Amino acid sequence: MNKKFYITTPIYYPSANFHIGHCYSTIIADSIARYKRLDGYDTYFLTGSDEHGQKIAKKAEEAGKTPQEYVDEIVENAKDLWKSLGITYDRFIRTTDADHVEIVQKIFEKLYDQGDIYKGEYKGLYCTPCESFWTETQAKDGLCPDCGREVHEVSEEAYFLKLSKYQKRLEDHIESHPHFIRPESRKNEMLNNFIRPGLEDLCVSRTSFDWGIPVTFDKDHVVYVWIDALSNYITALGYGTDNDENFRKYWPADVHIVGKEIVRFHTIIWPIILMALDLPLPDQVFGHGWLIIEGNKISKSLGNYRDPREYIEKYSVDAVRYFSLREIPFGNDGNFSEEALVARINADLANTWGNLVNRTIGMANKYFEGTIRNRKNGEAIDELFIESLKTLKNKTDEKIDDLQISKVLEEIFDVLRSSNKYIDDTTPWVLAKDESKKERLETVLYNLLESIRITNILLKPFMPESTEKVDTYLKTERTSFEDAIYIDDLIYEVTDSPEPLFERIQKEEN
Ligand code: ME8
Repeated sequence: MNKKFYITTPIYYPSANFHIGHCYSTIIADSIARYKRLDGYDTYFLTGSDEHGQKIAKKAEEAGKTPQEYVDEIVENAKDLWKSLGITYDRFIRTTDADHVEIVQKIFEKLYDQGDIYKGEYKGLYCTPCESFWTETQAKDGLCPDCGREVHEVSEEAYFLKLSKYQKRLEDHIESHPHFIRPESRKNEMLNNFIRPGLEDLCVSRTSFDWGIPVTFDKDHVVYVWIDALSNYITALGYGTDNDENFRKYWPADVHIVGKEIVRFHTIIWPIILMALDLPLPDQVFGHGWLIIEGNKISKSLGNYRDPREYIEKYSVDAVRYFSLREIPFGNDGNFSEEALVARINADLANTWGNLVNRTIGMANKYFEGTIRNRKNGEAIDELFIESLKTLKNKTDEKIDDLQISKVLEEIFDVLRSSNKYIDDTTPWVLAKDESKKERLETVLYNLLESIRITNILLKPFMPESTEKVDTYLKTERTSFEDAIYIDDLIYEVTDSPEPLFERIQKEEN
C-alpha cells in the first residue's frame, strides 16, 4: 500500500474576501500536497473556512445580511480564488457544514462528560477584531498585542477546558518530538513563554452571541472558537461518524501549515483536545512568517491589499505561485510588493527558465530539425552537469520533507542556471560551424533537453500551468516523478513553434 500524507492549511475567517496572505499558506500547502501526490503518496489536502463568531455576525449585520448569507458569498469567492490559483484541495471544510457541527457537539459533550470541560465564569480582556482573549500582562496598556487596538473587559458564565491538567504531558511531548513545532524558534517560544509559566484553563463557550455551534446540554451557550475551529482537521475526515474511513487512513496529520500567530493554538490547545480525546497528535505544526506590505502585516482588519486575482491576471498564476514559494525562506517574514514579484519573474522565470527552454528548443530546430538523439559524444564538462541532474530529485525530496520550500526551488533553479552556463561553456553555435562536431553538438543539446525534462518534472507541483506547456514543447512521455532521472537513450522530437515560456516584464511608465 502507498504511504499516506495528510496536510492542512488553517481554515480562514470569511469575514472579508481572502487576500494574498491566505494565498501564501494555501499555495505552499498545495505545492507540498502536489509534490507528495506526484511522488506516489496517498495524499489528503484540507483547507476551508472558519465561519462562526461574533466578528462575522457583526460584519453580516453591517452588510444587512444573515451570517449564513454573508459567509456563503465569501466562501464562493474563496473557492473561485482557489480555482484560479490551481489549488487541489480534497475537501473545503466549512465549520457550518452539518457533519462538522454534529461532531463538534459530540466532542464538547464527551469532554464535558469526562470532566475535561467544566462550567465557570469568564473574566478577561477581549479584542473583537481579532477574536482573541488576552491576559492583563499580554494586553499591555489595554491594547491587543496582535493588532494594537483597544481590548475591553468582559465577564460571563462560560465553560472551560482544563488545559492545566495536560500541561506536563504536553511539555514532555514537545521535548521528546523535536519536529513537532517548527521552526525551532517557535518551539522555544511556546515552551518558554506559554507552557512552562503555566497554562490557564481555556474559555470554550460564550453566551454573548449566538452565531456558533450550540452546546447541546446548555442552550444559552455556543461553542467558542477553538474547539469548533481546530476540530475541523478531524471532522473533515469523518471522525466520530460511521463513515470514518478517511479518518482511519489519514489521521494523524503529517503537517499543519499555519501562520506564526496561531502556532500557540495549534501546539497547545489542539494537542490537548486530542489528548483528551485519546487520539494521536499531528506529526508537525509549521508556523510560517507573515507577508508584509509597507511595514504592516497584510490583514483583513487593516484592509491594506488588493484582490490576488489582479496579480494572477496581470502576471499569470504560476508567477504568483512561484513568488509565494520562492521569495521568502519558509518560516521568515518577507515583503510582498509588485516590484519584487516582477523582479522574480524577470530574473528566474524569464531569464533563467524561459530562456533555457526557448534557446534549447530553438537550437534543436535550427541544427537538427527538432529531432535529437544522444550521440554519447561526451566531454569532461558533461560529467558534473549530468551528475547534478541525477542527484536533483534526492535533494528536492530532502528539502520537501524538511519543509524548506524556497530551498527546493533554489535547488531546481541552480540546475537551470548551470544549464544556461553549460550552453555558454559548450558554445553550440561554434560547434555548429564544424561538420566534424555535429555529434558533439547533438550530445550537448541532448543533455540540455534532459535537464529541461527533469527540472520540469520537479517543477510540476509548484508551477502546474507552465510545466504543462513545457511538456507540450518536449513531446516526451517520460514526465512522471519516477522519470526524474537522467535517461540516456530517449529520442526527442521537439515542437517547432514554442511560444516564449515567460516574457520579460518591462518597467511600467509612471
Ligand atoms: O486565524 N502573511 O483565520 P484568519 C502570511 N480562523 N500568512 C497570512 C497573512 C500574512 N500577512 N495573513 C493571513 C484564523 N495569513 C483562524 C484559523 S485554524 C483552525 C483557524 C494566513 O483568516 C496564515 O496562514 O485570520 C494565518 O495563520 C491565517 O492566514 C490566518 O487566517
